Amino acid sequence: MNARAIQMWSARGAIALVAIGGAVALSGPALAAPAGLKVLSTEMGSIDLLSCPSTNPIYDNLPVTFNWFIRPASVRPTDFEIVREDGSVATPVCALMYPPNEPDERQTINLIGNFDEGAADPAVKVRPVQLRIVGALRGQPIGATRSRPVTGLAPLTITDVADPPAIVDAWMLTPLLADLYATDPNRCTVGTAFVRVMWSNGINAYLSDPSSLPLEVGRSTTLAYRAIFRLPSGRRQSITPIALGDLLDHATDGVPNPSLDDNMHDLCLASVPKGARLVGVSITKPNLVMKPSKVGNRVQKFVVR
Ligand SMILES: [Ca+2]
Ligand SMILES: [Ca+2]
Ligand SMILES: [Ca+2]
Ligand SMILES: [Ca+2]
Repeated sequence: MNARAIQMWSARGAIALVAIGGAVALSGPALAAPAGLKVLSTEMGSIDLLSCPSTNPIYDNLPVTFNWFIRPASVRPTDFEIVREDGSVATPVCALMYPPNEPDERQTINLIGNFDEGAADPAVKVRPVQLRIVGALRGQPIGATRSRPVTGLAPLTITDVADPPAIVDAWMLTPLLADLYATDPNRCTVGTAFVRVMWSNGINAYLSDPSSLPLEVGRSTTLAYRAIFRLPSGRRQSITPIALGDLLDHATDGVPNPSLDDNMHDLCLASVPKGARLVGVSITKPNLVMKPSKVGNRVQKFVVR
């Protein structure tokens, strides 16, 4: 999938994203992974819910989130192999940097294809269990400018579609990406410091009725987040956001479309003490957000490493 095709995609339906991928064994590519590069999540988002640009079939999706920014022009479906529990291997039909498609959110590649059905008989369900990254992806640490090969990663365990979405990364948008963030059309419009919170999957407001249409999150979700800082004195301070950014970041025919929400929120903080360092993010209540497979979040304390 090239960048032009991604931009042309008028997506439909909900988009999902990831769980925490554990490396299981080192094999495959001979090149070692660059120091510091990590895959943060590989969690099935939906089964038989999405299509690819210019295709009609309905596929499964598997978001893959890195701690680096990935170069969109380097992404090909053939960069990925999904191993099913019967040993068969699927290649995605498309690999999109969408819905997380803004210049300040290039951590996630959304793999779409036939991942949970048997290679011989599509009527037989066979769970996807492992992801191998085998192509010539390129990327760089957030804020860096020179890209490097994203190679040498160990095979990753795929988390099940029935598992809850989880926070998998958190970092300060400013000052690191201040210039880029200033042009983000759905950025925080209040506050003085901004925290990017990455989830393992696309997230909407939690709805107990699975037949309900997706909605964007509301005030109860804002008030349940905490950004946790370590002060120069060593003390910790927990800050509740005054608002969220990166809401309703996609529209269909000019109408905001929550079913296309991506896998992140920006926490808008009124102020952060001088010299304080972000050490964690919490969500203090369950079932505030849900991924496309309609599974709600749990209470979680995410530690920044
Ligand atoms: Ca399927
Ligand atoms: Ca976004
Ligand atoms: Ca944004
Ligand atoms: Ca978002």
